[in-house]
Amino acid sequence: MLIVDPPTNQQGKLLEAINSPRDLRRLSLPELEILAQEVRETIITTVAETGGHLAPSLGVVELTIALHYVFDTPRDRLVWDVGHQAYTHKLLTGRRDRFATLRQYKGMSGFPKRTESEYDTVESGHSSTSISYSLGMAAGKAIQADRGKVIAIIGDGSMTAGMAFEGLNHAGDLGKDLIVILNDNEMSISKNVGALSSFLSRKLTGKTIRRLRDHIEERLMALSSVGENILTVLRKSEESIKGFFTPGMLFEALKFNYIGPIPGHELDDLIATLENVRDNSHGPVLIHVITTKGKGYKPAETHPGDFHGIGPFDIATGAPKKNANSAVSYTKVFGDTLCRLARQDARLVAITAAMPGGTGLQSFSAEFPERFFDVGIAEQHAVTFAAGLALEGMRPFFVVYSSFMQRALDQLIHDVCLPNLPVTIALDRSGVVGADGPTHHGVFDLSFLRFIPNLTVMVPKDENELQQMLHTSLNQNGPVVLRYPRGSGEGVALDSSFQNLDLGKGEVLREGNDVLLLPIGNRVYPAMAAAARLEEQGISAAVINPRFLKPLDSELITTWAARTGRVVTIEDNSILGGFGSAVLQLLNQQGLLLPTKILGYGDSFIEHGPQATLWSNAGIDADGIVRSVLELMRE
Ligand SMILES: Cc1ncc(C[n+]2csc(CCOP(=O)(O)OP(=O)(O)O)c2C)c(N)n1
Repeated sequence: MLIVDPPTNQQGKLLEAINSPRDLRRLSLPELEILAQEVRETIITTVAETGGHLAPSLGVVELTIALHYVFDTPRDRLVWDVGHQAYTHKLLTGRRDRFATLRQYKGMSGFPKRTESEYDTVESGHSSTSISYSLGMAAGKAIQADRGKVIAIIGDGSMTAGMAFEGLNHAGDLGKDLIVILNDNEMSISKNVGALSSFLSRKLTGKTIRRLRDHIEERLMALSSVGENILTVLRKSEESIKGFFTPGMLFEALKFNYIGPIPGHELDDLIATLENVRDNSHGPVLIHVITTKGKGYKPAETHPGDFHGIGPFDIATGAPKKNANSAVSYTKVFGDTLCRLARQDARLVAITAAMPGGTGLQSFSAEFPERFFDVGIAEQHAVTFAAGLALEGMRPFFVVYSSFMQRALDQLIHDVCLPNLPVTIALDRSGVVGADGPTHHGVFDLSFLRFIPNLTVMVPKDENELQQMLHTSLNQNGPVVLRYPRGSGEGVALDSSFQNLDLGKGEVLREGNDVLLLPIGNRVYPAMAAAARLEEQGISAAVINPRFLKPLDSELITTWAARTGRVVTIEDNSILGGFGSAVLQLLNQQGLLLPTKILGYGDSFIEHGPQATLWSNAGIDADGIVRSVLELMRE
């Protein structure tokens, strides 16, 4: 076992007696330290089986214990930003017995969830919401004269988002009692980026300091009253200048009382600081805590990015357990294709919002460092930044998970589509994503993209079509969204040369007389499998791959709908306003009032679980499609 500090012989005993934070508050400091070890062991051994956000959770074990020890939770509110670091919080708040079900279907969520526990104050998953949530709670409490405390815990990565600054700015103005804990490990998923990040870590280089000192010296010289003594002191003052420009300045300017930086793995320091703030502080306060991502498990400390979110792994080596499906992922095909295209077209630039690894842009960033931008967790900015690049003749590709794109809808509409700029948004992780659950499922994009003028929406059926669409998007003169799912492709061969797809043209994959199957994207192969099974039952199903949600191939769809007389649409998306809605609207406009079934997700959030289970539950796998067609035939 590569756990840094060896477990004690009391292993398991203390944690087993913690059923709520009340039990924790009875422990002595040495006992709390042992408890921290037990918590770490439990997290590591569990996540090795279930997968999950290991490194973020290991980084806040002591901080979480200290928070529940000092504050009167759940009356005092802890608001975890992103919520991916809340495993210790879950273990200490009555969920120890269910911990082994973490991220499993019908098991415990990987994120805070209000229906799971009264200690979970908000639903989280998307970053940088904690300060706004907490400020709202603090304002609500103030109006009702409730003296409970509100504590937002936010990472330095999440602090890069505009929304975090909006919250800080408002908090400084309102002056309500609010505690913000900045969990600074210098990491987002990858190394944190941005000017704020270097400011926080106070890595002012010797050069910067010397420049600053020269500048101040010049100014002082201009004042005749300044004596030579002051200048001599100043010349020796590299360290004091460094000390003067502390991270606190920024927060103090926003009217926060700044405390720190304090070491985030020393329980005594943490408890003393938090008690002091609890008892003596008024107005907004920011406590800057320095932590180590992955603390206590050597592979995670050494490679925090790889262990940010990880599948099941071998504890002894840290190596991922083998995945049975060896087909290459959509993300990998995307990343490789973008590099190929960038070699041919110097206008191509790529943008990520703090997810170079997850979006497959790592090779691109290494090969084309000047054409690669990591903007931090700033999806809105990324879209408008891309628009700016396009205005100067570049061909920007912003690569982002579907669910995180939700917050940049206005930028897409107003800053990209209205001026009709050639920006491509690559939406990875569209459709259900599995164990991360409702905060991360990308099941709304077809609905929120359909209504935007000027936008082309491409949805590949497999990884080969993905690369051809990527190539095609580069030749468009307006905005494009390319939507593809999480996980492995269909295992098809990739064409060695690129070809342009005809805009708005679908393809007939199978002819048939009894029913038209209209699957989109990753539902095409299950629909083909369903059609083959239906044939065995004497039902002749046609299958069309529309390729484009927008423009929709109206002619092809109406021709085949009229020919077969029945239609079933299938999408890995909400049925409200999605692809099926578009087809229904089209048929209605053409006066084709045919028996139709729209398959996809209904009007509720979808829980976490394996993708295959969620597809099956929604009836959008091959079995479900066969069932729906048989029903339609019977009707
Ligand atoms: C809006 C949004 N964009 C991207 C993500 C993906 N994401 C999850 S955690 C994370 C990094 C967060 O870094 P930090 O806040 O420093 O926490 P740490 O993991 O380092 O503890 C990112 C980019 C997200 N959850 N929400």
